[in-house]
Amino acid sequence: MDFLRLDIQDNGVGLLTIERPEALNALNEALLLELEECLTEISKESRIKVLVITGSGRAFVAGADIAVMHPMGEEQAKVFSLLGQRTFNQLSNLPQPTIAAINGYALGGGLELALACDLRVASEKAKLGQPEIGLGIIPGFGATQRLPRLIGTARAKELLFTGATISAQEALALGLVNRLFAPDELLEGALALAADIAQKSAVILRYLKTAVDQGVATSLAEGLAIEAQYFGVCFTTYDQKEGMGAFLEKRSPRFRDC
Ligand code: DAK
Repeated sequence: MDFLRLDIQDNGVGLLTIERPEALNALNEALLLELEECLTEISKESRIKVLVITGSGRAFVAGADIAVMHPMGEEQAKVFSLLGQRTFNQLSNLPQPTIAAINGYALGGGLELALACDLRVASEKAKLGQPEIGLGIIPGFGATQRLPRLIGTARAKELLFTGATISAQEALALGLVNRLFAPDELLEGALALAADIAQKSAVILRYLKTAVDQGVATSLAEGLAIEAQYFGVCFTTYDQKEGMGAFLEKRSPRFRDC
């Protein structure tokens, strides 16, 4: 892979690093195609129970590649847009829980990449924002939809209308990121959080993620029906019998890798 590095640890944690530091990891077509291919592999990779995504160098991802987009005509922009949307949906729909470890700039498409993850942790020095308004475009990789769902409509509109770059501390206060770490402790912290989650039942994590994601896209009543459905499905699994059995036998559960 030219722009990505995937390390798989023995504890079920995968670390995907975006490596185009000379352009602050800006997303061009080749990088997006590679990411699409890599995510397809990860979705089938049973050794990865939780995925952490980070950037190399001083940026997480500074956005879609402006130099590539600048000369585009309508048709090219549409193709680029569809590629990005497909890739980000694929990330969002991965069966495994995902954590963005935001090590620096997460701007435009970079913040949208983080928004497509389940959780976000950041360096205390990270900078986040959706600066598209200043470039004469609107975000195209999901921010107009995922950002208001995460932090509320008015707060999202403020970020989108102003294009402001905010600090990691402001992002934490907005609920845009879950936790902050000192810069040199970010990766360790993100990997520890991932390792903690990876100890849980992979199959039940998958049901949990699906129930939450399907539920927030619908009404409370329909969401509760989705919860009841997946609650029932849990009782068809080995891990439900093991988890409850372990409690009754006063021992730690030994969940299956699945
Ligand atoms: N694209 C291309 N190159 C970039 C880049 C980007 N987004 N961000 C940084 N670079 C490159 C710089 O050009 C520079 O390259 P050289 O000059 O060294 O060759 C190198 O990375 C280092 O950047 P700087 O020299 O600018 O570094 P500074 O520390 O001075 O500034 C910065 C860091 C992050 C504040 C600055 O680089 C910056 O403002 N970058 C642009 C951030 C930005 O505006 N991002 C949003 C991009 S727009 C859509 C789909 C997607 C999108 C829209 C629509 N459709 C589906 C419709 C997404 C749009 C975006 O993401």
